[in-house]
Amino acid sequence: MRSHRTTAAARIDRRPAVAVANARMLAEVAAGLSAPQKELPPKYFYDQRGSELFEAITRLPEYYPTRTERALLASWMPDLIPRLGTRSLVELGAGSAEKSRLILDAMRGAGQAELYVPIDVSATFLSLTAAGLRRDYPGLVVEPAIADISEELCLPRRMPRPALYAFLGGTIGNFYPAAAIRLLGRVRGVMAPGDRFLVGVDLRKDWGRIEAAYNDSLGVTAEFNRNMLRVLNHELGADFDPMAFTHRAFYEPVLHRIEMHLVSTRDQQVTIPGLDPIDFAAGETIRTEISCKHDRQSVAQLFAAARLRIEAWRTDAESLFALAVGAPA
Ligand code: AVJ
Repeated sequence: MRSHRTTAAARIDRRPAVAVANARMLAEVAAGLSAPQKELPPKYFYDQRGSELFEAITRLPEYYPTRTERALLASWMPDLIPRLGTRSLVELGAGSAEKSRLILDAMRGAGQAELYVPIDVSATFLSLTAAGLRRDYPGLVVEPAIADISEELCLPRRMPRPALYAFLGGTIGNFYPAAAIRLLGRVRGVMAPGDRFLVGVDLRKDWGRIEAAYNDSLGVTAEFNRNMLRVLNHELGADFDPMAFTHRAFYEPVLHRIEMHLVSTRDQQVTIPGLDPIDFAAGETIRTEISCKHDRQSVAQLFAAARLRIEAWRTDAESLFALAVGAPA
């Protein structure tokens, strides 16, 4: 198994790959902005700056999910991982992989930290992360994959089993239920009998607490939200004025989800090369993210639709956040 993919050939090959990615992005943006409720996929928050803004969000006093999940992992993994016998960790949407270290530490403690496959859309974050892990975990093979998990799961041809597929942070909440089930189905499709799926979900609770997490007093989430327009300007040559849009986040109780929107402050027209001009009325919004909140039953339903069952479930004392282990049903 090779641990480095950056051969000269691979580097030359990136140009057409980038062109294809941008064509796909343009198509998605065109579809989203021509819908009655304008909408853009949340994966476009995460360029270098967007990833840094998200890291800043995770340190805000109002944003409880990250620190709650980290505490759950720290207390549970040293017990769970040896019982599962995990030899490979595949992480969907790895980001900075800070929490993955809690799983890798448990694998190392059990003497079986063999392979780590972080999958993310952000190439820069991924290569920084991989370099740090290779330094800190000698003997661990790190095979990062730049991929959009909403479309594909690319895995190394040979993986030491059992493997653990981890989808942390509550990011599954960004997917509409049908898309979440498709994603779980893709994971289920590559699972061997002893493999397990570990997912972090933000739990349904007092709305005020949830809304505060997406409306922080420093305005970091507002900057994170507007960053998507900067990404479109940079990647597609669009001419959004980020300051002509304001941040709005609210809890939608029937569908159990946070919605984040960007609100146009005035009538305006935006140009994206290759598309018809896009009109915004004052007060019109772009939905940039949904973040679905769960309970044990809603997770069991998603799992069942993908032929998984909840094998184990842990929450914190306040029932803010949960970790669920899924096994093939
Ligand atoms: C990274 C998707 C888990 O939904 O809470 C944070 C992203 N958006 N603040 C979430 C986010 C606004 C976050 N996830």
